Amino acid sequence: MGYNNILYEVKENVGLLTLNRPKALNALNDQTLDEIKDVLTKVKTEDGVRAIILTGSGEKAFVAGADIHEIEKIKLKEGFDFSRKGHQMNRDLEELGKPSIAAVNGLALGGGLELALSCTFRILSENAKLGLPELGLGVIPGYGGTQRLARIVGKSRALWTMLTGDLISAQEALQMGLANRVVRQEELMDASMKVAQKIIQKAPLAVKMAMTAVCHGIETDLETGLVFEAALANILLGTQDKEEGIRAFMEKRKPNFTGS
Ligand code: CO8
Repeated sequence: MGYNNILYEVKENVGLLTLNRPKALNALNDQTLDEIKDVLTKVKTEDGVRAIILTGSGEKAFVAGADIHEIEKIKLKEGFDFSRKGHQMNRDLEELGKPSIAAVNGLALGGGLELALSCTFRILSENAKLGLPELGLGVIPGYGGTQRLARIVGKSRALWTMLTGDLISAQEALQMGLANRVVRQEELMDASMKVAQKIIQKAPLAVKMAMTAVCHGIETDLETGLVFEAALANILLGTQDKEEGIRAFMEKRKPNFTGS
């Protein structure tokens, strides 16, 4: 599949996806969603790709939201499927089984913030600004923002962001745990790559199971989550990577994980 709205390359085992509609501040139109889906399928299925970084082209915007020109044309009967397609993209991202980093290089608004919220981590440049301005358009966040923002920063902050439309600065995002790191804009990709490289030194199946335990366990009660954790921990005992990890520790060397 050729891409018109995104750029994609693999560097040092990390997929680099750049939203690339600078004239529309990288807004997510329908075709962009299809292109992202195609990339996510590649990342999920290719063993050589161990993590993904998402960013936006240009210095102004990560993604300024879903494409408002498309929303203008959507009729009542199409809105549900429109929203569900965005949900599916963001679920695909969460269910990659590999870590994803949103390298937020500027504005992340509406669907753009919702995309970033679905990534494992968010690293922001100092000029980044995040927000959910949908209520000012007469709609509400429809790509998961009402659910994920509240889960990350709490109900009160999420409602504040939606109801006031106030933009969150990079420093505020850091303070409220919405951003994992804030760096200078020129350092954004290097800093994101460093984090990705650090993660991919770990055992791939252990990374996958840790993400699964946290992301699904947090949606249930503690005891069920703990039983789930025990089951996943137990599965890892049968992997070659567990043998290798323990052996490498004993032999005082770096492990050589194969993901098996
Ligand atoms: N969609 C399409 N085009 C956009 C978008 C967008 N979200 N944002 C900006 N653009 C375009 C502008 O139309 C403009 O194009 P043109 O030059 O052809 O007029 C170009 O990008 C540059 O934008 P501006 O001239 O407006 O640049 P400014 O620097 O003046 O302003 C802003 C930047 C503040 C980011 C401004 O562009 C803005 O407010 N954009 C819209 C932000 C927004 O509201 N995002 C949320 C969209 S809704 C959403 O994401 C989820 C909806 C879910 C609905 C579910 C229904 C079922």
